[in-house]
Amino acid sequence: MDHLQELARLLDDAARQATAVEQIDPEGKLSLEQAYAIQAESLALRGARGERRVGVKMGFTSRAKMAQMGLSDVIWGRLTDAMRVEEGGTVDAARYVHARAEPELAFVLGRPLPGDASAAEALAAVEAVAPAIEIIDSRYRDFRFTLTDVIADNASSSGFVIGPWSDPRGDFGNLGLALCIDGRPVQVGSTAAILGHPIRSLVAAARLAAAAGEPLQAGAIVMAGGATSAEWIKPGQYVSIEMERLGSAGFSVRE
Ligand code: OOG
Ligand code: MG
Repeated sequence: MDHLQELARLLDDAARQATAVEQIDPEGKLSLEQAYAIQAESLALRGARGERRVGVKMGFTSRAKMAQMGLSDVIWGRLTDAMRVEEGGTVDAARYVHARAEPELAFVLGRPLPGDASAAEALAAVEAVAPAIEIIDSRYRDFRFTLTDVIADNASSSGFVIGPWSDPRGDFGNLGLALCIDGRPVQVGSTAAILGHPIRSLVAAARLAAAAGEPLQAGAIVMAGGATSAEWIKPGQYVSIEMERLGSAGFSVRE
């Protein structure tokens, strides 16, 4: 097994056992290509267990997230069916190392999107948009990582919840939103925080996925990235997003 595969297995084991590991690249010696190769290898391990790819997630697409984590490059990760949490469903805190939730916007594509798509082409390929929450769970101790660490760790992605789908032709570029815990807003923001307009995140997703040889297909889900900082989630809580016009989505964390 080569070194990158070993690191992929380390991160995959950490995710499965919900146990934190040390950073794999604290000094940032890996290249971005190597970090994404580790991510792809770890996803291949999930694939070998029967998990199916359903889309991609974008990371660090808002200043709030960049500031919270101290990194400023847009990154992406891969979503599988096993990561999806049913809207209104329940998750088990024991499944995570130290999970956080963040309010996002999700896209589902009605047709494939090439890597060089413009914003107008990306918009035309969107079948629907929805309020969504991403559950991030860095596998690294203390949720601390370098850019290459977090890329290798599938951009901390661990779960996602999607609310009702809406027609994308209504403007979704500046919708007010709140991340709520037990009905109380703990983070407030706007979809405009996502690269100025979330469609830019989709354009970037199309470019990055195509460059990796995995162009976005019809039916793909794209999580646009956190619009605010992420919040820790704890057993017994109900975590939800309320989005202007598009509605809400949420999940409970089992006691
Ligand atoms: C990395 C993932 C960032 C987002 O929406 O910006 C991300 C992390 O914060 O652990 O998912
Ligand atoms: Mg996110």
